[in-house]
Amino acid sequence: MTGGRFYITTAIDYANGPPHLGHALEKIGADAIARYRRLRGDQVHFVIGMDEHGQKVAQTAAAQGVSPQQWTDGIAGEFRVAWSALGISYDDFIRTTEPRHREAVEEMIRRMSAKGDLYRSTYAGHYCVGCEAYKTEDELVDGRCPIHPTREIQWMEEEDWFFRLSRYGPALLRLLDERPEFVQPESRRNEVRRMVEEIKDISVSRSLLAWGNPWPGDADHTVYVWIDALTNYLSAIGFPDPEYQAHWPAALHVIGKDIIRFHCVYWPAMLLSADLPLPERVWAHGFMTMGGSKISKSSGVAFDLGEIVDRHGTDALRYFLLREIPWDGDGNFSLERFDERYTADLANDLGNLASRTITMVQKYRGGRVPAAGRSYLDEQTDLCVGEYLERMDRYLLHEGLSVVFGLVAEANGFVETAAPWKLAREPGAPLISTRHCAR
Ligand code: ME8
Repeated sequence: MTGGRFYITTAIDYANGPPHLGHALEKIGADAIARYRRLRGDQVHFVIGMDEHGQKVAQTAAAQGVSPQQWTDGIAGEFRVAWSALGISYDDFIRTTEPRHREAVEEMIRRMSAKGDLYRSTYAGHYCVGCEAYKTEDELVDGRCPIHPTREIQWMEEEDWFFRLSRYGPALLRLLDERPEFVQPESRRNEVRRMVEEIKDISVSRSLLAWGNPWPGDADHTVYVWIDALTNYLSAIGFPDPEYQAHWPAALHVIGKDIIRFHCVYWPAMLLSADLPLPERVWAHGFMTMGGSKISKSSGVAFDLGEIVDRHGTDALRYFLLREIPWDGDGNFSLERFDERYTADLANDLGNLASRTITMVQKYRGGRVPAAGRSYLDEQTDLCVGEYLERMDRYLLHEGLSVVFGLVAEANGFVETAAPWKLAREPGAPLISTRHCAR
């Protein structure tokens, strides 16, 4: 469970606009896991990055009157500034416009082609530029994508390269049966199973879109942006150079629930086709909402990330998001709630504990921490640490933090009951606390 290699990735964000709080939640959660695994003794390799090809990015750059490359260079810079302001401890930042990435994509296509899994056919159907994905009639609500209701759905008809995805249906069903922990949290497994049961071949090239990695051996096509993007998990660790084996297979891909099909169906099928081992786990977190709507670039439900960081500082924002938004479900963000938790949890509970402890050490012990025997509080601490490890090993980050703050409450209660200021006058009095580690 500990002391091994731990390659952890997040989704690479579309370079069609600046980072928002939803992106921040994902990066902060993955960062908390990366930091936790490092403390557990693992050799962690933590990769994040940018998804820079595709129609959505090309359209945004055109609307801004700059080349896609100029545009993505600027946006990638903005994301990096945001991640450093949020203390994201990543080891590498991959961009899909880098030469190292292009090489990996070409090798994936070559391998899939050598398997006989790529063929030419005609695609005719709906396309959501927001998802960068083809949509069936029944995935649309009133002719619109439910995830990107402000975008028009496009009708597309083109001669493309197709991936024989359906060939991998049986292997994917076996994967779900034999390694159910592949899809986490558990509540998402049935959704993936249904997707696999309805599996069909997919178009994996675009003939009318120039902004993409060129299709190896067919200059008229570019690689479909999802095939391109998913390969980042390999290109970032040096694939196809054998050095990638130092990290692969990934221990954990952290992604949002909207892109589970790509990570739990397309990606394992691509890897099987390329004769590569599968990642150990995919964790699909939920959405952060504001006033009931998903925070996103296109919905307009967003605000300046820098301003939110400045409100109470980096650590406070990290604490708030990890505590407030369940890592295995959806959660709402509001400034009022942020202020409330900042005051109640951080300033009052944690802040008071720290300040009264330091004050007492100064006042009663001349500023030196005295040697102490084992107290009731040590027992509670052991209990909480056990619970904390159990929650964190299952990636239940919000529960892990709740256990920690249970201990903070316990410690405050202990100080009140034990009343050290009295003990300072009557050294023999017994220490009793009736509080319990909160769950
Ligand atoms: O999907 N709450 O990029 P993206 C929580 N480029 N998570 C959110 C969110 C919200 N309100 N909004 C977005 C892409 N996310 C692709 C990924 S990976 C090979 C390619 C999450 O910029 C979203 O679920 O639309 C995804 O995991 C990540 O942010 C990037 O979203």
